Amino acid sequence: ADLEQALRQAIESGAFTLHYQPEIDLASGLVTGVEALIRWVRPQGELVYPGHFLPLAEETGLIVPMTVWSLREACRQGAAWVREGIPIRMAVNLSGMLFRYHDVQQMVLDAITESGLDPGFLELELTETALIENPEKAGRQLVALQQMGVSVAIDDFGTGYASLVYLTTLPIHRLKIDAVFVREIDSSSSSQAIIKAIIALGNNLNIPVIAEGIEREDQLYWLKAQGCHQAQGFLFSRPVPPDQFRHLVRSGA
Ligand code: G
Ligand code: G
Ligand code: MN
Ligand code: NA
Repeated sequence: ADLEQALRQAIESGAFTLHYQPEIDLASGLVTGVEALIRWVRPQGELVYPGHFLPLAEETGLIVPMTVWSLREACRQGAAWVREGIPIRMAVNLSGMLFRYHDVQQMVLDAITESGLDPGFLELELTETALIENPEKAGRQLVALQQMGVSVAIDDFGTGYASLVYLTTLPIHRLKIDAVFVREIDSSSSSQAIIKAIIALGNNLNIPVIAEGIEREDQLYWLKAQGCHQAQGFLFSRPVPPDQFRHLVRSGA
């Protein structure tokens, strides 16, 4: 209850910030996308990570105003970067439960309209679970969003329980291989097999595959050899504040 009250106040006073982690295209070596990750800024400036407040936000419905804020802020920042000559895709994480009761389509449309971001630069990250829980509702909204130019990535791919049918019925533009598989590349032949299968699936369906949670050169080397298209992880950069991200892209890191 204390945490809930504090979170409620944080939402009212806008005590959040987004950090940004680059997504690298492995053919060109360029940063072609960025994932926005929310942090709660406590009064002393200390940052609280989403693992500590997202579950509560979802239980209490505070996830709705929080998502309105993160969509707006990410679109505002994305539009600013496009104007500054950094034309990269902005990925925003969405909780699956939003699709249960809420008009995600309208939330996204509002953020785009207000910011002036070209919808082609916006990507929504959803988990497989989000799609299983509300297949019709989520499907309808995702199709409408695609028609506006917004793209959709499946986050944590390989860890949910979804059938793969949605990959052919829904507009899916990217598969993000979950970090658990990447972490085990050197120790688990089944993780290797799963990653290879996801890359083959992406190739056959014409959906680019991005590996997340890459921390070491040997993991990157192996993923490149398998033909993985894109990469993300601490090896390239941790999620960083916007000024640092701008600097990182400009300096070609
Ligand atoms: O860095 P990390 O601790 O940032 O993120 C942990 C989790 O929080 C990830 O699963 C990520 O998808 C989720 N997350 C980060 N930012 C947001 C956000 O703005 N909205 C939602 N719904 N989830 C987020
Ligand atoms: O669920 P989602 O994929 O959105 O979560 C992304 C989370 O992974 C964030 O908490 C982010 O900070 C974290 N992350 C990003 N890159 C790495 C990495 O290389 N290693 C680890 N351990 N975590 C990472
Ligand atoms: Mn994500
Ligand atoms: Na993920």
